[in-house]
Amino acid sequence: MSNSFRLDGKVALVTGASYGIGFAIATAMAEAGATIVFNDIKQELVDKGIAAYKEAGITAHGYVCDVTDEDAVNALVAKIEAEVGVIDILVNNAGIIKRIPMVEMSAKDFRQVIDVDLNAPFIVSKAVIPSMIKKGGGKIINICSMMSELGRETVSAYAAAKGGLKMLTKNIASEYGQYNIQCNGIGPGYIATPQTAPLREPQPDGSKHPFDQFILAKTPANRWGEASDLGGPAVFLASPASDFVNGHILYVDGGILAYIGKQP
Ligand code: NAP
Ligand code: GCO
Repeated sequence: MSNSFRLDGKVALVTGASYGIGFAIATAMAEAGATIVFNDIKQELVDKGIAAYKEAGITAHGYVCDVTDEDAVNALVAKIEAEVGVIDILVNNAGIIKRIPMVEMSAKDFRQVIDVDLNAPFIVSKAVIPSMIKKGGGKIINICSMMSELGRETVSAYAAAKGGLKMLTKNIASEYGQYNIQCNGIGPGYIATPQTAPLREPQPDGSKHPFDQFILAKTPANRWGEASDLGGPAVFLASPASDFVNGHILYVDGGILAYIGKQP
């Protein structure tokens, strides 16, 4: 059974993985035997990422690519196939958030979030699926969110994108399951990364940020998640152990979605 969770001989592309959740997922996949490929928008971040992977004992392949640029993504996939190998595992991790009250949000800002968080997973998945079919199968993991299920103030674009990403996940599973491609999602809860740093900044008087206190009261685990909490679930969904799991969103949230919240 333990071999079912191994990724030896597999090539994994994790988008936006110089740091944060993507870096943690890629590191876990490397420890399970996968060859790691990642991209970021800036060469400086790719270089920093390569150094960070090296420090973790991982020889990662890093490329500059904006995942919203379809031509650039197609060129990236061709370059990876030529230089590393066919992509067996795709993790659509790259993402942004803009926290703005909806009526104050410009259509441009709304479109930018949809572009990165929803259109890009479509573009990258579309680019890798043909070779997965030729190879006899593959794994696609879309990084969804609590906001694939719930809304909250100021995150309208992000919630719309992540809700759409949940359904894109189910649709890829439906359309390509016949080719032995499994497409699933991971829905992280509130994870301590640069993306959520503004929600955790201590107050001037040294007290916890109100949102920090709010999330702790809503989380049965009574803590923020760490990016490393996502490694095991990602390895499971990338491995043969999940070959009959398709179209599923695995929430890794410490129990938030199950819990009404601690009485104030
Ligand atoms: P993060 O720290 O902000 O990292 C996001 C990564 O995506 C960065 O490396 C960023 O590169 C890259 N990226 C952004 N736009 C890109 C583009 N157009 N092309 C290529 N790379 C791009 O975020 P995170 O917290 O690790 O989150 C990773 C994923 O998990 C996101 O999809 C996020 O929505 C999701 N998520 C996060 C949480 C959480 O609580 N942190 C919870 C649920 C879901 P640059 O630095 O160059 O912009
Ligand atoms: C926010 C947070 C969340 C997390 C994550 C929760 O502003 O509410 O950024 O959106 O990033 O998506 O699952």
